[in-house]
Amino acid sequence: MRVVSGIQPTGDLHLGNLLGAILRWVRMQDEAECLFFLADLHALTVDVDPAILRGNVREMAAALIASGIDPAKSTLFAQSAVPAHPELAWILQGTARMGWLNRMTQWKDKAGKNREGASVGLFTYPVLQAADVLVYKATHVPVGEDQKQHIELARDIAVKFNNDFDVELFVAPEPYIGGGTAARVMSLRDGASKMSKSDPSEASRIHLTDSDDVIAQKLRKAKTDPEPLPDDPELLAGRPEARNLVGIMAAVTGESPAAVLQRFSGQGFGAFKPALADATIALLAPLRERLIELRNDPAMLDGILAAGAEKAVELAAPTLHEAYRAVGLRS
Ligand code: AQP
Repeated sequence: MRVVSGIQPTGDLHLGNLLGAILRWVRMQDEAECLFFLADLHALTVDVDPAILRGNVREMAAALIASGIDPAKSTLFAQSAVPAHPELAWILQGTARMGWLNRMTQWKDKAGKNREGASVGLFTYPVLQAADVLVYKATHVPVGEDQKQHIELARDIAVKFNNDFDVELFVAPEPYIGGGTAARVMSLRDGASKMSKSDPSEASRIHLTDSDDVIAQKLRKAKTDPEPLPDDPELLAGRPEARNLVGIMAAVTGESPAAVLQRFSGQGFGAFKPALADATIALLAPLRERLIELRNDPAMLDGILAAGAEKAVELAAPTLHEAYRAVGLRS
């Protein structure tokens, strides 16, 4: 079992990233060979400030280590330090179909009505994402629900490439979603949209860097409804904000949503929100303290990323070489 996954260094790590993906990465470190990367090439698909991006790569590496990614167990690196990713992505652009990419809901959501003005990279980045995992022959890709469609695309690309060139080179990876964490954490301001780094409202998400007071305040102001909590998760249907907060409580405490509702059935959000704030702070405060310590040692962080990149370059080389050979180049 080989696990590969990445996160864009486009802003501070938030609770959605943590509950949807990172805490599962942490658990998988003891079960599988794991490679985790900062998807800094993906970050170029939207407008970037070079100075901020450079700092963000290190900051996100620190946030991952603070969250429990152990460089002694996992290979941690920046995507841009391993040229095999974009090289393979270019080869796979010949395999991916326009129609496949046109169906990607993230493309539709992120480009919005301004498709003509969107970067080409925003359209093709799922192909780079396919290369990110196929180049290591990843068997499992732990991601949030929002990325499931992209992993399915990577599977389609792997199968078509193998068929087109009559090789058994690529392994079709499995998306790995759920498993006790919240597969889809929604915005605190709108239960219909996902918690996201790019949401202009800071109040919509909880950052790993938020102080205890800010966490409590954001949860206190989170959008809810006036109804008391029911005793059965099924009864949260049609109450997206309530369902989201119950889901967050379950993920941060490790309970099931049903167990959370057993504790709070009949109570309103006036009672639930402070308890949710306490549970969230209990999870995040120690991670935040570690992050603050790690920030003081940039040389150590750079050393970890350099060692990770060296290992990743080695692991990726044979697959890239085989891909070139399959298409008739570099024999
Ligand atoms: N709201 C979420 N709930 C559950 N999982 C989530 N993930 C992101 N948001 C949620 C998962 O976190 C991992 C890293 O995400 P990413 O930064 O690489 O990509 P993203 O999905 O684009 O994240 P954001 O925060 O929404 O950033 P922007 O605003 O830049 O698009 C992935 O496994 C993702 O599924």
